[in-house]
Amino acid sequence: DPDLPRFRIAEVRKHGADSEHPWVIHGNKVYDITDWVPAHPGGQVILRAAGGPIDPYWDIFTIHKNQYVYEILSQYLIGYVDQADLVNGKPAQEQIEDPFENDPERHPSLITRTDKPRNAETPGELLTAQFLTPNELFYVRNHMWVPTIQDSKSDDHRLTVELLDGTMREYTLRELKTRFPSRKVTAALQCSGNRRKHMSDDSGRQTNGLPWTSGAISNASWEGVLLSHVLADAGFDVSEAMSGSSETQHVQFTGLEAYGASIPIKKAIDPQGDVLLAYSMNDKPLPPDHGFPLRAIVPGHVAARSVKWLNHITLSDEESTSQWQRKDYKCFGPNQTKVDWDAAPAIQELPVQSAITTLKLGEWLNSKTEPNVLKNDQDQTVSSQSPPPPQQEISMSGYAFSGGGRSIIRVDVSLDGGNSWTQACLLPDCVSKNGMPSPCQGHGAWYWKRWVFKGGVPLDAFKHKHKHGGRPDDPVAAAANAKIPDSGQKRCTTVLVKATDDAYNTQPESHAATWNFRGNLATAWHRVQVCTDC
Ligand code: MTE
Ligand code: MO
Repeated sequence: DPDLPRFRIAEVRKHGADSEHPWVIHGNKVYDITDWVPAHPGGQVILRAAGGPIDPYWDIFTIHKNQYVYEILSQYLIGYVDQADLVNGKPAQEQIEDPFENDPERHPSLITRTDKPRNAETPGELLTAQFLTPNELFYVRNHMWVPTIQDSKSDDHRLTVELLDGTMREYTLRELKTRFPSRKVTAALQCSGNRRKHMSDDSGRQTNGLPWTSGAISNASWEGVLLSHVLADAGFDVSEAMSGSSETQHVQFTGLEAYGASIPIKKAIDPQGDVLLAYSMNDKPLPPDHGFPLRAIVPGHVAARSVKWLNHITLSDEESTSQWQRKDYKCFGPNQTKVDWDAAPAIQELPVQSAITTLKLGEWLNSKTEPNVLKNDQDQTVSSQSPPPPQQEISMSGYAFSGGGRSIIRVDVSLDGGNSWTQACLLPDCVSKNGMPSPCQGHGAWYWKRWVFKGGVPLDAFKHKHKHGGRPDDPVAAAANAKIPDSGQKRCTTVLVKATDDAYNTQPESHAATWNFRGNLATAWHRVQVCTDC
C-alpha cells in the first residue's frame, strides 16, 4: 500500500521492547507487533528486535525465516522506512544493531569455535587441572545472544510455571530463594557435540555441527531449588505423577531468548533426580554466559536440557516443540543421512565418555646403560634373561563421565593401539576423607571423574600403523609430539583411553560404528598418536 506513512528510523527506535507499541522493521517495511508478541511462541525473540530491524535476529533464529511467519507479520504492516534512511532498499548497516552487542567479556584461554553466537571450549590442560571447572573457564554453548539482566534487578526476574490445565503461577527469583530450601548438586554438563571433531576425523566422514574436540564438557557445583518442590507448590500433583497416572508427561523449559527443551516428568519428580532451578555456580551467582540469573540443571542428561536464562516452565503431555528437542539432538545409524526426525527419541541420559586432556612424553627408561641383571632374590633364572626393553616414559590425564548418575568404575589405557591394556588411577575427588563427608553433593554420580596415568611405552610399540590411528594434528598429540622434528625417521604408536560405568556400559571402539550425520554423542575410544625419532 503506497499510501501508508513513511517513518524515519529514529521514530521506529522509540518503539522499543519497553514501549506500549513495539515496532519492528523487516526489509523496508515497518510493523506494529503489539498484538503479535503475546500470541506468538517466539514473541520474546521478536521483542528483542523491537525498535529496529528484525532481520539480524532471524538470521540467527533461522526457523523463523519461513513464509508462514512473513504472512503473519504482513497483517501488522503500518508503513515504510523513509527513503532517507535506506541504502539499496534496506536500512543502512549502521542503523542495524548487533544482536550480540551486549554479550559479556570472555576468558582469553577459552578456544573459540564461533564468536557470534558464543561457542567456546575449555583447553585440555585447564580442563582437568581442577575437579570443579572455574566459572570463567567453563565451556560455553549459546545458540543465540546472551540475554542481559542487570544485577540489581535479578531478584525480580520472573519464572512462570504453567500446568497442563493452563493454570499459571509466577515466581520472582527472590521468592524462589526464600520459599524453598536450597540444594547443592555437583554435576558435569556435556554438550551432545563434545568430541564431534574426533568423530569426523577418525571416521573420515564429515558431520554437521561445531567441531568440538574434548572440551565441550565441564564440572561444577550448582545451587538452587528443587524443580519438584516448585512444581508441587504451583499446584502440580506430584504423588499422582509418581504413581504414573498423570497426563503430564514432560516438563518444557524456555529461556529468555526463546531457546527451549524438555525432560520427561519422571526425571523431574524423581526424589533422587536432583533437577535444580539453579541460581549459583561454584558458590557464585551464575555468570551471564551460563544462564544468569536462573537456569535448569538436569544432572546426568545431555546439557541441551539444562536451559539457561530460564523464564518459563510448561507442563505438557508432549515434548517441547523446539528444534532442539524435536530435531538436532538425536542420533541415527551411520547409513542414515535423510532421516525421519520423529522416528528417534531425543537424547536425554548420556552414554559413557572419556578423553585424554594432557599427554607428556618423558625420558627413555631401561636404556642400554642400565645393568643387564635384574635383582630378584627368589628367582635366579631372571638374571639370565635379556634386559627389559627400553621404554618411553609417558604421563597422561583426563576425564571420564557417564550419564544417568552412573559412576565411573574403571578407566583403561592402552599404549599400543589397543593390543594390551592397563588401568589409570581415578582421582579421589568425591571420596570422604578424615571423617569428613564427600565434598560432592547429590543422589547420583552426576560429576565427572578425573584420572591420571604414568607408565612406559615399550620401544617396540612404536611401529604400528593402526587403522584408526588418532590424528597427529589432535591438539593433545601435537603438544606431545612437539619435540619431534618433522623431517627424518619417526615411528608412531597410538595411546588410547576408554572408561566403564557401574552398569558395565563402556565406549565403542570406533567412531565409524556410531557415526551419525549430526555428529552427536561421539564417545568412541579417544586415540592419540605419539611418535619417537629413535
Ligand atoms: N539454554 C539457552 N537458553 N540457550 C542455549 O543456547 N544451550 C544448551 C544449554 N542450554 C542453550 C541453553 C546447550 S546445547 C548446552 S550444551 C548447554 O546449555 C551449555 O551450557 P553452558 O554454556 O553453561 O556450558
Ligand atoms: Mo549442547
